[in-house]
Amino acid sequence: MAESSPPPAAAEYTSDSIQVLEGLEAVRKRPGMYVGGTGPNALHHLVYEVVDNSIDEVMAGHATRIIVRIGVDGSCTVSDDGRGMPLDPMQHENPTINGRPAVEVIMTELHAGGKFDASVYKVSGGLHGVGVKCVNALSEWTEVEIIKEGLVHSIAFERGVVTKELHEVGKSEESGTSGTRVTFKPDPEIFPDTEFRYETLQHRLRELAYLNPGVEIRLMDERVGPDGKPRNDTFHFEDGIGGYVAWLNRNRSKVSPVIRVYREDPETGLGCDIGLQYTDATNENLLAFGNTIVNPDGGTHVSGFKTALTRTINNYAKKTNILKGLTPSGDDLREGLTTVISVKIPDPQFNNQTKEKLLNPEVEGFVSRAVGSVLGSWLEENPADAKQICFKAILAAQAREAARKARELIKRKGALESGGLPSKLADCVTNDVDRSELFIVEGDSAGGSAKGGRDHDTQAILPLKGKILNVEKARIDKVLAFEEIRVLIQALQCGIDQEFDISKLRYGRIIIMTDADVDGSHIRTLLLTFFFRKMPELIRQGKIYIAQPPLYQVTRKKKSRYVLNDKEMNEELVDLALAHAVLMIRTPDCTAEQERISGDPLRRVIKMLHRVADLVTISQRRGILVPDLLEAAKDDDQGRLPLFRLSYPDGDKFFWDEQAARDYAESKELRLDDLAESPNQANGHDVAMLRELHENPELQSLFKELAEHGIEAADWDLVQEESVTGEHLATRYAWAIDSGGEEEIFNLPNVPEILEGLRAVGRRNIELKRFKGLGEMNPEELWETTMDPGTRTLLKVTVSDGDEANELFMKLMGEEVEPRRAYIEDHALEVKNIDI
Ligand code: 1YM
Repeated sequence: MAESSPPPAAAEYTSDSIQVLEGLEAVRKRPGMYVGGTGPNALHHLVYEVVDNSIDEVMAGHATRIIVRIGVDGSCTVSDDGRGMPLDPMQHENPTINGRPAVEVIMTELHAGGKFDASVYKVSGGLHGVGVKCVNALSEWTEVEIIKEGLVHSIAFERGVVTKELHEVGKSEESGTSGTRVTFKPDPEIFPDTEFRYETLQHRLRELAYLNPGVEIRLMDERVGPDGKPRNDTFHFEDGIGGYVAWLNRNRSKVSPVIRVYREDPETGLGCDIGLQYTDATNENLLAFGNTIVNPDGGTHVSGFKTALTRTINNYAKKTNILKGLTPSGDDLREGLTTVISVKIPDPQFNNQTKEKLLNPEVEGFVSRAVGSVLGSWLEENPADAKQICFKAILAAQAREAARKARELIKRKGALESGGLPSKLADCVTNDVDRSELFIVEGDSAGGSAKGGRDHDTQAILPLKGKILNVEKARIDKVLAFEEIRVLIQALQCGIDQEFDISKLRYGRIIIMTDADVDGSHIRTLLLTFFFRKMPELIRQGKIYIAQPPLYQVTRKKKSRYVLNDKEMNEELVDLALAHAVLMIRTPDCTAEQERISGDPLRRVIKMLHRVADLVTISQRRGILVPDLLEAAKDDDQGRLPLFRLSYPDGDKFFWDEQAARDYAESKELRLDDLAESPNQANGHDVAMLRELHENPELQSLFKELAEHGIEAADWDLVQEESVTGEHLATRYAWAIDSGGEEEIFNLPNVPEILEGLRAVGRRNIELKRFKGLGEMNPEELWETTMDPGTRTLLKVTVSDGDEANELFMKLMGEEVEPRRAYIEDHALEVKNIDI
């Protein structure tokens, strides 16, 4: 691509030049323009783009099932049972396209035009309408498999470029079917973090299944889950939006049934599907979608809904005189209301690339009329429910009035203190908001260190005493009565809730600095709950940060270094050890030295061992012993790993094709459950896992390379039997450590211990200090490690999915105990640094 020449004038653009300019290279150069960046949101959008293709195929009536699978190698596979992407050679006036298989063009040409232009055929909502081509361009590799008339065809790409032309690979296992399977591995050169989050995918796929009733979407995670088990979900809902509302309210007490508003206008092509239900919660929960794209900023569909709701209920109350002349506000009428609005528009207009707000003016009246007429009749037909809803609104109005009075009180109190600022705030000198930052610190002792260490000019310190109130559980008047919260509001000066005004905010950054222990993280969570509920705009605008005080101090030869977390500490230990240790490998009978590995080759071996150790651990947790598989691979003429396993009383037997396995099982009268590839069957994962390993050439080549270094697959399970032989040479592997001229031998019972042993070597000759809290650091240390803008690391708090965050805060900080208990149980194994 020509980079330096200026772009031609608009009139000179031909379709060819646009094509060259907007080739896949452009996507890699500016991922922001195409998938909205390179962060976690963009990463997960890759999956949604591919899923959208499948949804279109379901909506067109050709497919019923979509499977999304996250592989152990970090890849993602999306498959459907539709017609299969077209394969035929293209007939096209553009010679760069003409004659190439359709699938290749679909996967590579940004503007193939006509039927293949993403925007033309799409009904569902790809974020930027450029679809799978971008996924392909932004993936290290992509493979597309298409089944048509029982034959499997495959084409492969690397970073968007074809590496294996379209070719036939054989018969489909389930003959006679058709479908598409796209597997891609996000490119680490583009995405700093390429790890898919199960919960993020789970949330969006569930949402898609509700928005497209009848579709079955399965999610399978082959990686190891929080409880050591792989996870999977199947989403299939016949009742659409109504079911979604009921599901959102599953942990709340209901005040009304789900009310459903559905309307389609064949003339304009507009459609709306709305579900609403009252609960006894104090907040409002509203989700809005335009063509299945979530609109966090609402838009014309939301305003149409809100106007109609307020008008219709107030008209009803007036007519029946339930409220004796009182008129609750719209906010009062939506307290505790959960609403999902989904509209279909032929020509959607959004405010920006990320489609946060729907703009189509015709939608407002359409939604408003539909809600007005359906809700009006519903209130007439359900007078008892209608009465409940009206009374609830009056209670909300009274609580709002109490809160207003409480706020007035604060304002008056605030005015009594000097300059309206709390006395315990150690403010900074500058008035330049952008340069200034506020550290919220846990306790007076850390506050003292922070005050001593800070840059007075730009850094302000606010020490908070103990734990602040959990605002999730408290009504607003209680929140405002809580001293430490008042102090915080006064220090920030930007107000809360409806009175929030970001232009009054006194600091450019608000940094939460708590200890790296359980209390510290509780205080951090309470503060985040407060910001999320009372000043959400601060989070949206990226003003809230979390300080990262180091967890360790490593001292070696009188020189100290700070280390942030356990992962970094492990890397540090490996570096320290490798400076004076070499890996010694003995002959298979363990009697003599065979070779020594050191320097760069050793670093490479360590890296490989880490990777293999992960794969082996994951497999072993699922009862698959990788060394056994590799042993079995020796029986295959091409050295492939087996694909099926039959466990029977005498042991395991491996197979490379299904028929052979079935025949064998039948001859032995064994049950065939193990062969089922369904995620819902207990042993299905087994086969899925075998498939993953079978199709994972990386593992095999890693083992091959390790074997070249003398590290054998069979030794992964080798248990040292030192007590039997009594000899120190009973193991094949050892670290030989040079301790000042003399050599010391550190024997290793098995291969996995090579890594653990290395860390143990690293731990020698260093002094390791684990910080319990910020108070343990002196002002200089705190400045150097955590506060100095030149050297510190801060984590910015962002909400990638407001709705998911909302759920999570409710679950963890809310009234109901059961959902919290379940969440903590589910995630218990993820917690690593519990300070005991
Ligand atoms: C895992 C991703 O892409 N499925 C898929 C895609 C297409 C079709 C079927 C398809 C569509 C049509 C005709 C049609 C695509 N077709 C196109 C294009 N799953 C996945 N399944 N035949 C097959 O819309 O007329 C792009 S994608 F361009 F041909 F329309």
